[in-house]
Formats: sequence, C-alpha cells, structure tokens
Amino acid sequence: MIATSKVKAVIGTGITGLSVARFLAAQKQAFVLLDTRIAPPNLEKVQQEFPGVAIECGELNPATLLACDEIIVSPGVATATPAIEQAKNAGIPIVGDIELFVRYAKAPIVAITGSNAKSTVTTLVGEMAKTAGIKVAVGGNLGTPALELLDDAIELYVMELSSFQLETVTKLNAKVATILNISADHLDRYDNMRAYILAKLRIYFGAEHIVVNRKDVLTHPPFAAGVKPVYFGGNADFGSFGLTEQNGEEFLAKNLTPLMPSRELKIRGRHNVDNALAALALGDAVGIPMAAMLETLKNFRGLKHRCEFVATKNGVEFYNDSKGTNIGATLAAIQGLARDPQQLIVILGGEGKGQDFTELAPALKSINSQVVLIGRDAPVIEQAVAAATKITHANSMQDAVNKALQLATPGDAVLLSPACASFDMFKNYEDRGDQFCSAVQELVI
Ligand code: UMA
Ligand code: ADP
Repeated sequence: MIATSKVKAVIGTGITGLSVARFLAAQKQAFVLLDTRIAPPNLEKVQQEFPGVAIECGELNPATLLACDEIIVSPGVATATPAIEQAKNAGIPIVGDIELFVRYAKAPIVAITGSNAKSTVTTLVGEMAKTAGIKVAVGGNLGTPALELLDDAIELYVMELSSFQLETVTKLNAKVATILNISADHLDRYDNMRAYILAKLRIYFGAEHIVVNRKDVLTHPPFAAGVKPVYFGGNADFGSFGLTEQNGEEFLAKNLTPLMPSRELKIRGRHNVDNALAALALGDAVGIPMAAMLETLKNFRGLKHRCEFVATKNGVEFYNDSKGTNIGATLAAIQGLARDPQQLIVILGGEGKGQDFTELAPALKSINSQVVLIGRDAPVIEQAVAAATKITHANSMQDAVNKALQLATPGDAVLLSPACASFDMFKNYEDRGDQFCSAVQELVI
C-alpha cells in the first residue's frame, strides 16, 4: 500500500540518503532517488536493495522534483541548488532527515551544534546518560544517521547537528538545544557568516531549554524564544554552569555550588573545561543525575584526534589535534595547551578553505611558539603568521614531527592542530592524525 498518492524525492545516496530510503521503504512510501554525481556511492547497493525504485544520477532534473510532494535533501547538498529552489518556489516542502526524525522520535532530544566541540560534547552527554542507566541513542552528524537511531525503547536521543542538517529543520522541539560556539567554517557553502549563523540558530526553534556560551554572544538566540537560557563557561553565578574557587582551587560549579575540581577532568586544555560545563548544563536540563555526570567527567578521556595526548619523547609532550580543521578549533587548542614560558610547537597547514590565517597571529605571538608548516596552503599561512612566530617547512608528516622534535627542548610541547582540511596530503583527518601518532612513536631519540 502506498502511504500517499504522490512520491517523495530523496536527494543523495550517501549514508543519509540510504537511511531515508530504508525508512520510506519500511513505511511503504513510494520514492525516487537522485544524486548529483554521475557515479554516486552505494549505487549498486541501492539498486539491489530497492529494485523497483527509479534512480537518477547527474544534474538534478527539475521535472522529477516538481512531480514529488516532498523532497528530502541530504546534508551535503545545498538547498540553494537551482532545481531544489525551483521546487521550493513551486510550494513543494524541502526537508532533511532530521525533520523526518523529529516527526517520529518519541523520546526527548538533546540537540547540539556549534562550529567546534560538537562531537566531544555529544559523546560526553551520551556517556553521562549511559552511566545513569538511561537507554540513550547518540548520533546525527557524529556518524550514525538520525533515522537509524529511531527505536521506541529509547529514552533519550543525543544528537550532533551540523548547519547543513539544521538548514532544513522547521521545528526541532528539542528538550534542550545548544550552540556551543561560532567561528568561521563552511564558507564555501554559505554566502557569508550571517547565513551560516542563521542556519545554526534554527536549533533553538521549539526548544524547551536553551544552553548558551556565556563568552560567545553569537550563540545566544536573538529572537524572543520565551525561554531563559542557561549559560556555560566563565565565572559561575546563578543560572549558570561555570567556574568557582574553593580553598585556592578551581571547581566546576552549578549556581555557585562547587561540583568537582577542574584538575580531575581527564580531557586536556581550557576549551575542554568549557566542554565539560556545556555537557553538565545539557545533562542537567534533561534530568541526568549529577553523580552520574560527574563520574563520567572523571573517566572520559576524550575522542581520538581531539587534543589527544600521544606520548612524551625526550621530555617533549606530543598532542594530536588533527580534528582541528578550522582556525577557531586551532585557536582553542593553542590556548588550551599553551605552556608559556615553555615552547608550544604547532604543526599547521593543509587545504586552507579560504580562511584568513592572520587570525592565528596574535595567539602565536602571545606565547612562546614556533610553527612547522605542511601542505598546499603553507605559503598562505606563512605570509599570515611569519611576523608573529618562527616558521619551519616540512614536506611530510614524518618530516614535520622530526623537525618539531629538533626545535623542542624538554618541557616543551608539540601540537598537531592544522586549522585546515587534510585532503591535499591525507585521506582524511583520521589518516592525518594516525600518521602523526605513528611518526611520534617512530621518533629516534
Ligand atoms: N554529494 C553530492 N551530490 C549528492 C549528494 C552528495 O555531490 O547528490 C556529496 C556532498 O557534497 C558531500 C558528499 O557527497 O561532499 C557526502 O554528502 P551526503 O549528504 O551524502 O553525506 P552523508 O554521507 O549522508 O553524511 C552526512 C554528513 N555529511 C555531510 O554533511 C557532508 C556526515 O557528516 C554525517 O555523519 C552523516 O550524514 C550522518 O548524519 C560528516 C561531515 O563532514 C562527518 N559533516 C560536516 C562537518 O562535520 O563539518 C557538516
Ligand atoms: P566538532 O564535532 O564540532 O568538529 P570536536 O569535538 O570533534 O568538534 O572537536 C574538533 C576540534 O575543535 C578539536 O580538535 C579542538 O581543536 C576544537 N575544540 C574542541 N573544543 C572546543 C571548544 N570548546 N571551543 C573551540 N574549539 C574547540
């Protein structure tokens, strides 16, 4: 039986498109599949799994879209694509997998976005819920498509959401929603920062609770949301999760009540103190017991490739922050791991995505730093930061690690946080981080 008289269009045959197709097929809903690539991924799989379904590859055909009653767009496809715009102007609803997910999810949703720290905070909140014995599903942009998480036995959904996913959301109705921070990213997709931020702000639509970053006003809802936000970061006060001092020691605190000393966190760097506070605020809003949240914070060692401690060689500590793929992330990592007067040697470079690297200069200048440059946009970065720090060039990750060790003295640290995409030299950021870790382990000292 067909659920509606018309068909739906699913754009994209990546993991999101596949999850949408499976979801619609399970509902006996007719659909067509489209992908803008001539040879998209999963093509054979899709043909086998959905034998009767029409699949169109290459430039989107407006006629196909205009014949549908709803278009479900994968996050990697811009809704500004002309054929999609044309369908939208004809009154056809354009949605994404998250909108479908919201229609069917029965448990409360913790919704997390931000330019950086999404995966860390999403994973932390998920772990906190697990520690508390809550049946939790964790996913979205983190990796598992939202629709694959749907299960009536689930008691809480913790969702990492990208600006791409939020673009097509009308009303998320999250139990709690947050934008962790905002810095420039994805400007190859958005015309300007305004458009990028507006996409992110959609996370607050219909939210019961809102958590915002005290130090980043761009995360605050500009509209009268009817909800008083809870702040995280900075000094503790009422209505916030922040930092307070007790007997000369820094504590994470709720409403000025000390919860645990910051030094008991296993995740390193000042930015991770903010991440811990954000996770506490989110968990608190959905009723995760405080004891379970604090236990999780004391045990959570962080995700791979995010300011991950690798090894100490010759008295020099090596950190892998390969997921630092934009300037905002790298600034946080530099500020988090700076050990002035000891040196911080930062390995930077790759595909610069058109970013303005002069933003890194003040941070590099304010500490005892050196930079080892790799990758395609090394000359662009050199021009932007040469006046602020000393530059050395390297032609491979192994070369970069060897040179960093030569530049270091015991007590210094070496940080791979490239502020760039990896695709010019590596398969992806994981490959880049793995090559860094191997090169560190292989150092001859
Ligand atoms: N593509 C086309 N034509 C199409 C469909 C896709 O060219 O018709 C291209 C896209 O431009 C993109 C790639 O194919 O380069 C993948 O796009 P997709 O929408 O099919 O992606 P999925 O494989 O479904 O994965 C998506 C998210 N990817 C993107 O948003 C690009 C994954 O986030 C996410 O984990 C997954 O859904 C499950 O929710 C990845 C990501 O890079 C990790 N996200 C960006 C980020 O974190 O910065 C936003
Ligand atoms: P995302 O999923 O948003 O990319 P991750 O948790 O994977 O976030 O972290 C990516 C990078 O962002 C880290 O490697 C680190 O360099 C940086 N980062 C982590 N926490 C913060 C923060 N609170 N503020 C700014 N940058 C951060």
